[in-house]
Amino acid sequence: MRLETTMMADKSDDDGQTDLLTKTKPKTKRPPLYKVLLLNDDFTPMEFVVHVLERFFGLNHAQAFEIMLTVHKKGLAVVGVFSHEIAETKVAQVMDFARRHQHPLQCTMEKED
Ligand code: TYC
Repeated sequence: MRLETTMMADKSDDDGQTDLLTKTKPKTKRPPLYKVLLLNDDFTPMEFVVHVLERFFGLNHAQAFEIMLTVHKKGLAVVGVFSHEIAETKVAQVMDFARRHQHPLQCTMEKED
């Protein structure tokens, strides 16, 4: 074992120089997450919304019904949190499915703080 190793307790590096306080934080930033929101309207049938939540968000019937009711009563709800790409895909799937069935259901995404 090299002598320097036993000297590390004095905060000296093996170059014999005391470290300057210029160390940068290792950049391990996680990618931002996005909330997918479902909005209320007066026309989309409740059953259709429940079906959308089961089909595109993997919720069981009870969970889907509960979130649908929250949207109905409060005006909107977060239905899931995803990476940007997955959130975009969910929004597109919901919007496309709603339009194909001629319902005005709105689904959007928003960056999480
Ligand atoms: N408000 C609708 C109704 O009374 C139901 C509804 C719920 C619509 C949730 C949209 O995101 C929604 N038929």
